[in-house]
Amino acid sequence: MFKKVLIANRGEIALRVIRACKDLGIQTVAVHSEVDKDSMHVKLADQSICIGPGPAIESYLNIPNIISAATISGCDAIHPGYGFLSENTYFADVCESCGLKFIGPSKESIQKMGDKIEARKLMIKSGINVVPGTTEPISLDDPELNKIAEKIGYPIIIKAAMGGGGRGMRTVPSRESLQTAVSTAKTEAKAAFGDDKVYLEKLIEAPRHIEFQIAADKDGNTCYFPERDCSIQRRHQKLVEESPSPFVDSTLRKKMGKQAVKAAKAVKYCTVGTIEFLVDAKSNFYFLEMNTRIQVEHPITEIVSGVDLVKLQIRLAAGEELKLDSDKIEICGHAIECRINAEDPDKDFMPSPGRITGLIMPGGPGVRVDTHIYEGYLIPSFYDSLIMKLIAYGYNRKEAISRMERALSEFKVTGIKTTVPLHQKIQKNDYFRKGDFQTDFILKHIYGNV
Ligand code: MV4
Repeated sequence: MFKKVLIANRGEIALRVIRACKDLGIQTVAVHSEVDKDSMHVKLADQSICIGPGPAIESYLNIPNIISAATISGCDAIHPGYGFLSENTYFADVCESCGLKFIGPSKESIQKMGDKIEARKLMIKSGINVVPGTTEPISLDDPELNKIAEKIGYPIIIKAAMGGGGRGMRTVPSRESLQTAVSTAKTEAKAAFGDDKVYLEKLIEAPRHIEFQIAADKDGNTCYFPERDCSIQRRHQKLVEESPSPFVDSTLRKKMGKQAVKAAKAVKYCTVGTIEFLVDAKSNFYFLEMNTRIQVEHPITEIVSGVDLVKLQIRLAAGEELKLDSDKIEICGHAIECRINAEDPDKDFMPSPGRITGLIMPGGPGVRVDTHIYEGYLIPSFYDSLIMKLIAYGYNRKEAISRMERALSEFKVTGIKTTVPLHQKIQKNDYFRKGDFQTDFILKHIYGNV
């Protein structure tokens, strides 16, 4: 096992990783930017090192400074958390060549799943359902372009090969707008990802977004966990996640879980990761993409499965064998996560950084709070606006929702604006309560309804 781990991240996930290290008896080194010197992750780690100014590009994305910090402090591994350098193949490579274990997948796995066209090809080859569409980048000069699109069938969605998470997408209702849409999509992809490769997929209307946590060891032993339903999103930012999905029965779960394991094996995956699927109204499911990191929403899976995923991730990175069997992981109750952001719902969700002048934390039975905020803490404007993951769980979905409503009403914070009122609307919405929601839920039932 590792002796000392550097956490190349900040906020709640840095705390989550520090706590997993403590549970494993591993020493921790926090890195922080100048504006984060009073952050909770700095306080909780055994040691801390400043790696640069506020802007992430000069600190949390500063590879030479992070590697130097790890080397000077005598670390043997680096945990990247999520975001920042977590899916950066170059960083994973530099870590390994400096003798620091990157707690995550191999650079090859990251690379293969990072290019969505390559990932689609590999998934098809491995017998996994993908959305009908192209397996090569499309070209505007291709005389066959219209025919290709016609064969997939409208409506179509154009996606950037190097995109993901909803960035760089464009829907095309019919053939009249195909040429212009492809041309715009290419320009945008080039600007956003430095690569103008785009591909076509059939548009799945009002799908559910269902994902499977998987875990694998270096020998290829792989298991899947109960699914997470992440359909409730706003502008491709997840707002609420739950496990299990109210839509998925045990037959569908098993079919999808088995494909998720197959997908992981296809890239020789050997850590924790997530396979995302789109599911249509008839329960057809399609591979969407793979997230090669620990995700924000991992706690709901921890609660219903009883497995500490971050500890598992660290153990697998240290070369331990996976001793879990998908069929033996039981779903214990129901868990829901609300992502609470420092944003002003009355100002189109503009970030609302500032000092927290007063704070009352929710708690009690069936409530887990993953947060780095405290009274007096100054939320910097440089980073994302997630301030708390409020997780409620219970014997069943109904109990989890009641507890979420209790926790949301107990939580009081002054000095900043938060998305708590939005979450209260979601929890009391009848469609949400019935489990009747797809990815258009917020547009259809919350904004149409306020
Ligand atoms: C789609 C789709 C419909 N059809 N692909 C958005 C996030 C990115 N990972 C892929 N996304 C979508 N891809 C096809 N072929 C609809 C979405 C989508 C979506 C997916 C999951 C959750 C919320 C969403 C909101 C809008 C669109």
